[in-house]
Amino acid sequence: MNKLSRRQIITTGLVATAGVSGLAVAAKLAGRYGLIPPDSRGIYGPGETLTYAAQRVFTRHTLAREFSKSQISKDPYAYPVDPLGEEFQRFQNAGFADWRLVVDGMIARPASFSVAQLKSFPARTQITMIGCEEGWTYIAEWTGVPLSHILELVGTLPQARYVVYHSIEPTSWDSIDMAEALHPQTLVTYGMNGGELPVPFGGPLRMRVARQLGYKNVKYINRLTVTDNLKHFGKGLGSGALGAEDGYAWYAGI
Ligand SMILES: Nc1nc2c(c(=O)[nH]1)N[C@H]1C(S)=C(S)[C@@H](COP(=O)(O)O)O[C@H]1N2
Ligand SMILES: [Mo]
Repeated sequence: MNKLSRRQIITTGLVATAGVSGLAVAAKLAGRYGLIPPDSRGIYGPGETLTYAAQRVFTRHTLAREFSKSQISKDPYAYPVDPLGEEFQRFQNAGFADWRLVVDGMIARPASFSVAQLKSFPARTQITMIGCEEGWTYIAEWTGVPLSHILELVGTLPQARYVVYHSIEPTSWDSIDMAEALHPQTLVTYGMNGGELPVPFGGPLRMRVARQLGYKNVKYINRLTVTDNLKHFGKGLGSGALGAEDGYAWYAGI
């Protein structure tokens, strides 16, 4: 079954299951907690809002499961990406010494961090599972800087609601809400299984959103933008070709 047909079935199923009472619950929860996903209007409909609101209410503070070293997958699968091009090749040839993570948007102190700088910040190492919506998963140990630390350094303004993360692949971008951005397991990663983060897995820098599906975990990130509104990014759906613009849910909690 191709991605589109399966996705349509899932979306239809959710809306059908939500039913009339589900819609009322979703509206009530979403209203009470201010939990409206950016794509709630028309695109996915109330099924999606229900899932997002319910998960946000019940799981805002929960941790993704962490595993022991013996459970690390021996042969993790790197999902192939499109050729990264000459610009990336130049960065790679220079050992990513010139790679930067630019941070802009609704922050007090715009910044640009090298990989070495990020490595000098307090690190978190966690063994978690990553899963693609196509059905496969693996467990690995990731090391990185909690995104919350970066946001603290740059001084997120109080009205900020989302963090958009861009990669060297222009169409591969995504965003998360502040609850996810400040979650202790959300990391800007540069290490995997005790070594550098290999290029096929997103090196030099990858957003690791441990509580959401694989496609939210964008590889080769080079810019973070803090915002209160996702409408002016791409088609205004909150993520690019890997996510909402290809029909996937913006919120992909697992
Ligand atoms: N830049 C970039 N990031 C990406 C992708 C991509 O094509 N380009 N694919 C996504 C998808 S759909 C999944 S499931 C995961 C796969 O992660 P893995 O390669 O570690 O298995 O990466 C995500 N991050
Ligand atoms: Mo995926």
